[in-house]
Amino acid sequence: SVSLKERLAELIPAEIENVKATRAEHGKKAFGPVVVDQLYGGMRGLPALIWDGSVLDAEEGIRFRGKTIPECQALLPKAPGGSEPLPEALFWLLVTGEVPTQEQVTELSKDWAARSAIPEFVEEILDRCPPTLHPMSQFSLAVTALNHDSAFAKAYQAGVSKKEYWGPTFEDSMDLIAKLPNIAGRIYRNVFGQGKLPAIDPSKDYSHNLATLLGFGENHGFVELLRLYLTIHSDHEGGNVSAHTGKLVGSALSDPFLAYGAALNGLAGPLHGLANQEVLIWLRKMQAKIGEDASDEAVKEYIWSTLKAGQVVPGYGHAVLRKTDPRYTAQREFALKHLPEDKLFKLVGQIYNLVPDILLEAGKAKNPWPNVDAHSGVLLTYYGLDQMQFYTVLFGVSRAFGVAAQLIWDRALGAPLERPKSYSTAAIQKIFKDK
Ligand code: FAM
Repeated sequence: SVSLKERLAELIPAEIENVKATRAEHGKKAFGPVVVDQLYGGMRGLPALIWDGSVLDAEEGIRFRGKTIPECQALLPKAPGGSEPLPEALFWLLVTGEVPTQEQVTELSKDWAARSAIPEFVEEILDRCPPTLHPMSQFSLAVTALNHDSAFAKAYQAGVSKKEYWGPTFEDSMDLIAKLPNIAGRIYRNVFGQGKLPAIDPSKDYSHNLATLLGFGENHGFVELLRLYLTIHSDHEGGNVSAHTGKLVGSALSDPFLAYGAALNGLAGPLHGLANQEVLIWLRKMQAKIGEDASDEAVKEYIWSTLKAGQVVPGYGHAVLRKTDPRYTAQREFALKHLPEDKLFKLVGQIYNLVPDILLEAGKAKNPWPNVDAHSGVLLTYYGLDQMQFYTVLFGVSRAFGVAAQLIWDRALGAPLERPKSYSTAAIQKIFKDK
């Protein structure tokens, strides 16, 4: 079928059986020891969630349904004349585990274009936001407000059976993704004053339309960048702040708009998605202080001054990864192909040669290597999207793909309310008093 929903309906019964069988066989087995430090330490490494869409290996980085980023770049359908994968294809892969055909992807592009309009009252909410309100706050406001027309919320009120939850969740998830370009485009135009928002073209792919709404539709390089960008930012297994927030809030049967609004608020934090904005601000401050063609010595000194001021080097380190993020590498390769002589790109490369040794010498960060955010802003800036306060909104458009895919599967598999146990320090002391 060219319909994602029909394909999904075929896959769900077998997966329900698969989970049942896995639980019957392994459900009562212990899954490694938990140490007290994990309770205090942000739950690093704690096995706590199930998500089939993507898995993160500390050394190798992300795989989407078992496929690395280079494999996705090779295998997923592309736009005519394009060489980057279409994020529509990545979404199909995340949801079904299957590489879609060109036809299936085109159908998704059309479906999303048809669902893309946002209610007038949401436009008004955005138009009334002061331009000083951070784009991510505006983004989360608008996504939350889409709950006004939630198919899931409506079905729940009408008494839909648990077995049917996934259907309206699927509809909401598709609507959510489809409406993000109009929301993001409106925020961009309102805040940065780039004229009136054009219309979505139903014959174009999702990234091309988003580029058009931002004012870059004629720029082939930028459109290609968006295709890559939206593909690689979509999902990073289940435990990161935005993915986990979406899942957690969804577990209360809050609809996908409420769940994703919450996820966006997590993505807006500087240790998570806001890091792409922080990297550009940091690079610009560095250039202002030490000039555009600074020596390694001057750059090193600047990096040390950041650490000595008690700040983090944005774009470096990771809670799970222990090597260079393949999302960084994919963007570096894009830059080598499209902007090899760009000064800011060269600075990013220079920093890559210096930061890891400094972080190792400083001795705290468990991972001295760059993550996705160390590179993305430089590419956007090159094409003229140099308003760094907007960068995390683009991350948020992409991350919706992963969160939406999870929400659909959670409702299909009947995932329960999340409710882990918390302890007091006094309780910890008591438990281990004589041990
Ligand atoms: N610069 C300076 N110090 C760093 C650092 C960095 N880039 N990365 C880690 N550290 C410090 C960290 O602050 C902690 O210090 P304290 O012991 O004083 O609290 C120590 O090293 C141990 O931290 P860790 O175990 O290596 O890292 P965590 O798992 O706690 O945190 C990050 C992971 C990502 C929050 C952290 O590496 C960081 O703050 N990086 C900079 C911000 C950033 O780039 N975030 C984006 C992450 C990303 F890929 C994404 O979500 N989009």
